Amino acid sequence: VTRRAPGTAKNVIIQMFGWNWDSIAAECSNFIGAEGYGFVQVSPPAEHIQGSQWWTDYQPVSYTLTSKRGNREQFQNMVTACHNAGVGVIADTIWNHMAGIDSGTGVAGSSFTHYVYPGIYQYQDFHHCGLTSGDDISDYTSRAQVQTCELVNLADLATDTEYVRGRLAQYGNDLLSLGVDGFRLDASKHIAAGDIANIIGRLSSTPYITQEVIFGSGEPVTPNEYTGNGDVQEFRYTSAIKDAFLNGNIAALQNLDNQGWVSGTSANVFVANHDTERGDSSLNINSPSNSYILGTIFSLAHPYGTPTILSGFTFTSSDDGAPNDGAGTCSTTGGSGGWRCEHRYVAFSGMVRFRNAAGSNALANWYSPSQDRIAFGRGSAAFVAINNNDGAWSYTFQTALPAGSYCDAITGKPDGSGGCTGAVYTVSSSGTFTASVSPRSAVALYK
Ligand code: LAG
Ligand code: CA
Repeated sequence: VTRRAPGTAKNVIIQMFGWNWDSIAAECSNFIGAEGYGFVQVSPPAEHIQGSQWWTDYQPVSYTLTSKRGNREQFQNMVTACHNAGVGVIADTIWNHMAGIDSGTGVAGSSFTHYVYPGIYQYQDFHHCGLTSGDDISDYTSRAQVQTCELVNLADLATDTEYVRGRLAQYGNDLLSLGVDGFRLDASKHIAAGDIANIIGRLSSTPYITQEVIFGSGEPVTPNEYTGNGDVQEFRYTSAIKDAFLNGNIAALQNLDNQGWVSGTSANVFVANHDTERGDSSLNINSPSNSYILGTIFSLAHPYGTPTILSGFTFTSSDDGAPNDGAGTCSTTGGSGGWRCEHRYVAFSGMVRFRNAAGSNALANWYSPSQDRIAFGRGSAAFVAINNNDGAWSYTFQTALPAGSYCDAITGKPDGSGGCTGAVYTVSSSGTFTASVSPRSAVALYK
């Protein structure tokens, strides 16, 4: 089955982490659509446990579409508003588990105990792996544990059974009926790839699918097993970006296909997601030397994978919930009120326009005089120079761009009357342009 992928045009996804439905609707209309982003990835929409932490959303208790982020009507309004702005909606979707706590009442009033969700699931609809104490996953070298024991005590759905498969597909189809364009399948590694294939085979349309399968060295469950279902989130990319930008060798990032990762056409990639920015497995906004910004510029410039940008919020404890009850707000080119709004950064939205212009053009005109400086084009449509060095990089770059005057996408955009809001560069009739790329910065041109 061919699942509809974001494709090469307009394919950048923003993970609107913690944003509620009303605020995403407004941001789609006010900014995201006009700037050329392709999709928003929204928090899990199903009813979940109560609590102030952000991660309550990852403990579903029913498939009622009421969560901290809003109700069904607000969800529907968001999908409509985003679609009207030309933006697709990807729902973070939890098929692996229900809640991990012993009992409680969800945010829409549904009562539950650990293995009983009245009217939905009962004891026999869960795996009780019997392989470890407390049935928790402890050994990631055991496929049986990873897929049939419990991830941090979360009640593990028996996704190998007819009833559970049917019920999960029913939830998926409900989201599709509201116009959802794709699913980010949470904890996919903990669901057998064949179980996911079976469930998506029951869907009424062919949404974009991206699966969270965190690569672990020596583990039996691998990202490649899942490519038949759709995209896979390639965490080796996330680690490689961190390594390259912190340790100096960004020139090693030239060829990302054919090194054992999933192919670029199956990869969904990011510099950070909501989990990694709370750990140390990726760069994050506080990483030194502008590395998070440069890593993101790279990910939007390079053709490998379908990129997701995290739009997050500030926190002091890694458990902190979203500010202002999830009502996201931004300033013109950044955050406000605790929201970071990375998607509004001039360099990021500029690189989204760059990527849309680059389309399916292959990497071209690669030039790297040292491990910390790279420059490359995308056919004759775009060209970027990234300087991950503390000194300025002055050079005359050879591009395949047509002669002309170009707005630098890192510092601005076309001003609507023939000029630029940021820096301007002139490409000669032989395709060269001269720039002094500032320390730990970049220059990006597109036509
Ligand atoms: C994911 N992908 O596989 C999400 O990206 C990740 O954010 C989720 O963990 C995880 N899988 C389950 O969906 C998050 C938090 C956990 C949190 C969990 C459930 O990172 O810290 O666990 O969501 O809310 C919390 C407590 C645990 C407890 C568990 C169950 O931190 O100590 O055992 O709840 O009660
Ligand atoms: Ca499982």
